[in-house]
Amino acid sequence: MPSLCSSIVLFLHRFLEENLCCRLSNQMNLEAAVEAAVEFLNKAAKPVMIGGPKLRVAKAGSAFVELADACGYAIAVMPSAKGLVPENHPRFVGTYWGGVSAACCAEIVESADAYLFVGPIFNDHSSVGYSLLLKKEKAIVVQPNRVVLADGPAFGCVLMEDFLRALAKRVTSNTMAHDNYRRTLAPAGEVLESQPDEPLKVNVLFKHIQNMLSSHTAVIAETGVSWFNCQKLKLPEGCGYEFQMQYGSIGWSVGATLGYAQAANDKRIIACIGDGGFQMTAQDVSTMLRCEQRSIIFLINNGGEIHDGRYNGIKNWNYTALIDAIHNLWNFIQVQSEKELKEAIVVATNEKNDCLCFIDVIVHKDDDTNKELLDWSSRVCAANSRLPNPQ
Ligand SMILES: Cc1ncc(C[n+]2csc(CCOP(=O)(O)OP(=O)(O)O)c2C)c(N)n1
Ligand SMILES: *[C@@H]1O[C@H](CO)[C@@H](O)[C@H](O)[C@H]1NC(C)=O
Ligand SMILES: [Mg+2]
Repeated sequence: MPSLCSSIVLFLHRFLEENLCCRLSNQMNLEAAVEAAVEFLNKAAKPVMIGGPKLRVAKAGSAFVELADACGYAIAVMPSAKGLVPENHPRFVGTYWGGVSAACCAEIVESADAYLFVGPIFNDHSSVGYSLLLKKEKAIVVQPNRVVLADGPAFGCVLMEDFLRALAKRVTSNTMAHDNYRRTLAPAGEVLESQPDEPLKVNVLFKHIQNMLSSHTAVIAETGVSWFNCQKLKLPEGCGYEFQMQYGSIGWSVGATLGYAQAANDKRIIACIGDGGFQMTAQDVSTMLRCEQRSIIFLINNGGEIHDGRYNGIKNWNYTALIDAIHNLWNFIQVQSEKELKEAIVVATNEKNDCLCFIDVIVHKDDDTNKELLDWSSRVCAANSRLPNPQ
């Protein structure tokens, strides 16, 4: 069977190229890739550049910034790469995820005549149910070991970092896409002050979390309401950010908070965790206490799960009692209003309380939807519930 044979050969070739032979760039391929990319990009009227999650494995973050500085393009980040692209860059336009993007970001990316995707992973989640309005012929895709231009050619054995740095030296600066963005952008909606005793709203909570962020903090976002709200946080320089987009597996964040704090004890973690996700892996809190970690956990307690999904509603725990059972010396605060929330944040960030703080944030059961969550869910659901392709 020649076709099976040739696919095996192709697979092996790709595998070897990705895994073995590519510790150094092949200089000829590198030069050819840069030459082709320069030609492609320099003839575009309003090119843009988007950072993807493979920037991490390729260790190409600073090369990305070097190119971002040199090219003048509008700079966006894929949701799964949040934290890998500096959001304080003067031409940063926000998270690109199709219909649920930051204001004006999708319009700028999708209307560009050339887009440079650096390390993207396009799956059902990051592509919002395969609804991105992108055209292959307008794209350059840079992966850790290869560069693909539009429908071809592809250049193998080219390391992302080398490619980005070489391109930075050759590309012509073009700020057209960002100039358009500035003209189009409407002022962001302000969150109104709550009335005294008004139940706490999720967007009010995140307004206060925003103010806690600095280069000494890292955000960990659980799947659910937190995913969408954390995605809209504006990260100051050096602020860490982690979430699990590939599978969106709930419960991930509790263990991630434990691991991150152990590895990076120069940063205080601000973990935003839904009650459903927390109940899957709550026991990791015990190890956090044993290791004397000092994370701040916001439990977003809406007494259950995201809208329209009552299929797995949950039992509301007595979190005070849970915490008592594990340990009785750490800070546990329950808040139901903006005033109480503000007081809790003062306590949690007080130098004297440099220990684990658990803030049980009671929000209304139905205050769990926002525009992005609704829009994203319906698109991903439509794509994932389609009939299988006929064999
Ligand atoms: C392991 C796993 N099981 C099920 C799901 C489907 N799912 C996505 S969000 C969610 C509800 C999460 O509830 P909660 O943590 O309270 O989130 P929130 O109310 O903050 O949205 C579920 C069950 C999933 N993503 N991962
Ligand atoms: C929750 O547990 C605490 C501590 O054990 C207890 O004092 C409190 O009464 C409990 N709350 C409810 C609503 O049962
Ligand atoms: Mg919940």
